[in-house]
Amino acid sequence: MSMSVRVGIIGTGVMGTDHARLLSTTVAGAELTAVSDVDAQRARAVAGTLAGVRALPEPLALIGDRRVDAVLIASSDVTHEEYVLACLAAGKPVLCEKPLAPTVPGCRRILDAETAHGSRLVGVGFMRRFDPGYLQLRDALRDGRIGAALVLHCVHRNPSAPVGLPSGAVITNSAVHELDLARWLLAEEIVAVTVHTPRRARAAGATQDPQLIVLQSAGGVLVDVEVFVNARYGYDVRCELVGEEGTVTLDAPPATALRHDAVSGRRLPLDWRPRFADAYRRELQDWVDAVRAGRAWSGASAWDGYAATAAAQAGVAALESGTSQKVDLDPPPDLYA
Ligand code: ISE
Repeated sequence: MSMSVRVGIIGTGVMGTDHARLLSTTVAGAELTAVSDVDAQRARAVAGTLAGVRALPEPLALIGDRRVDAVLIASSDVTHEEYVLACLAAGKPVLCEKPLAPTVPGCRRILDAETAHGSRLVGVGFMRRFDPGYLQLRDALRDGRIGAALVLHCVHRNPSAPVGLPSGAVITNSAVHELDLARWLLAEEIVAVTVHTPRRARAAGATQDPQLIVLQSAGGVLVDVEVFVNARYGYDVRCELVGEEGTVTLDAPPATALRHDAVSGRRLPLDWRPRFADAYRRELQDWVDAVRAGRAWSGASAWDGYAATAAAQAGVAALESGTSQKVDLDPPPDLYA
């Protein structure tokens, strides 16, 4: 595809609006031509700020629109399966915000449809795979500088979460990033999940928050994830990969150091968007470049989306049962081998 990729976005909430801005102003080779949202007024408001962008009333009409070559799905999680399947039926490349689908059967239906289509059209928006810090962490493991991986320590803290957030959503909505990262960094499947529950933070109300999630990889690496979505002080995502010969640590990006009132410190972001702004830009550029070249992108595939949802559902079962849960994946079809 030598011309620009004409993109349609379904969902003009926080993420959809951010992606619309990036595709319209920053991503080379992309042209945003349409948006759609169940809240038609919200779609019109976003379209009204961007030249040449139409607000289409029906998401399925956007997928079939002749001026849409590729689709970005940023609508509510429960709609992802229907819209991804519609993109596959239309033969259009699709980038779906995580999760691919909230349930394992839903992910399997997408895998079956993409396998039947015969080529990779589906990408899943695990944007940390494009973050320069996580890429350096993976390079340090791959080039042997720290030796074989033994343990991965992760911290994932949000300043606040919606009141009444289901305890399982702490895993499926937030810690799911670490579930995907563990597979991607280690190049191994997760085979078991355990969830430990410290006392709840008062700010968490009835939500079990924080949670300490322990993953076991197929090769015996242990990954501990402290996920705390009512941490109050800021958005703070860090990790340390411990190998046989050394460690590599990912901290918040080097921000300006603040010194005042005898205190020296860094200002933290208040949510994931500024923290991963570069990752989102690189993610969208990689996707558009791949669509233009008619090839699969380098980000998470539908198989990765299935594996992340399977691990997240095992985590919810572990949280609810208080016992370790195995993660049993189907063998990957040739399309994902
Ligand atoms: C949010 O939905 C995201 O996907 C962010 O990347 C994550 O850090 C945050 O915890 C989630 O709530």
